[in-house]
Amino acid sequence: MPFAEAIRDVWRPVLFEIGRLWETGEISVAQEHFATGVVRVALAAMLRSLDGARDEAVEVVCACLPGEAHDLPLLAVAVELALAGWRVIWLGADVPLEDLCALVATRAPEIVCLSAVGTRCEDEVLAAGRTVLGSARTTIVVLGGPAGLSIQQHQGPRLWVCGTAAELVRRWCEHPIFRPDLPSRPKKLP
Ligand code: B12
Repeated sequence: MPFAEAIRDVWRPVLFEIGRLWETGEISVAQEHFATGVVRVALAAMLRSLDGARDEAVEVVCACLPGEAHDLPLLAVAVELALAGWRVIWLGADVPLEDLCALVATRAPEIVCLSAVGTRCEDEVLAAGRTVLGSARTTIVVLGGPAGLSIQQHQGPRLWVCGTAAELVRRWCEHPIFRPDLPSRPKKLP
């Protein structure tokens, strides 16, 4: 199956079902960990198989906010961004802001995707977004996930809120700094 279709028609419904069964106590934590592990391996394999190594690829760091255990929605986003040709630096669940800021300051990626899925207050999400924003001069910080969407009214030129990977790619392509004609910017992992 094409990856986008597999995410939409297989893995997303599977995740909803795992969450439902876990919430109603029909499966144990061990069974939930096993099942989400299967999904994680499948999505990670998709991500790994996509070649985002072109020098001119948009570099995007994907991280969940501190305390955020829902890493799989963002992993699905990461696969979709890789499908669009972006180079993904995957950090996963529960990333300390200090560490994330240090990475962003070093690499100055074009974009940082922050995921906030579980319940948390708007102020916390906004403060996290602004903290990461402060760590680089040009990087665009994108909040997503249900809690991420709560800061919609605080968006700015470098602080975006997007519901989906497709929306983010569209917005990036319409952004003035997106210049496919510019010479490539070689990058290496630190
Ligand atoms: C699977 C699941 C889990 C799994 C997580 C597995 C994992 N490692 O990811 C388990 C069972 C572990 C879990 C645990 C919990 N969960 Co849970 N979980 C879900 C469930 C059923 C599905 C989420 C999912 O994976 N969806 C599949 C993805 C692919 O689709 P999606 O959700 O639409 O994701 C898209 C968007 O969110 C967006 N997106 C996400 N991040 C970003 C970032 C960017 C930049 C962009 C552009 C887009 C984007 O793109 C994604 C892909 O298309 C939802 C219920 C629901 N209906 O959403 C609850 C849900 C998210 N969980 C919830 C809660 C409360 C919890 C717990 C706190 C429960 C508890 N009482 O302990 C815990 C602990 C979580 C924690 N510490 O953070 C709540 C959150 C409530 C809220 N936001 O207000 C929900 C909504 C359930 C509910 N109805 O209450 N959960």
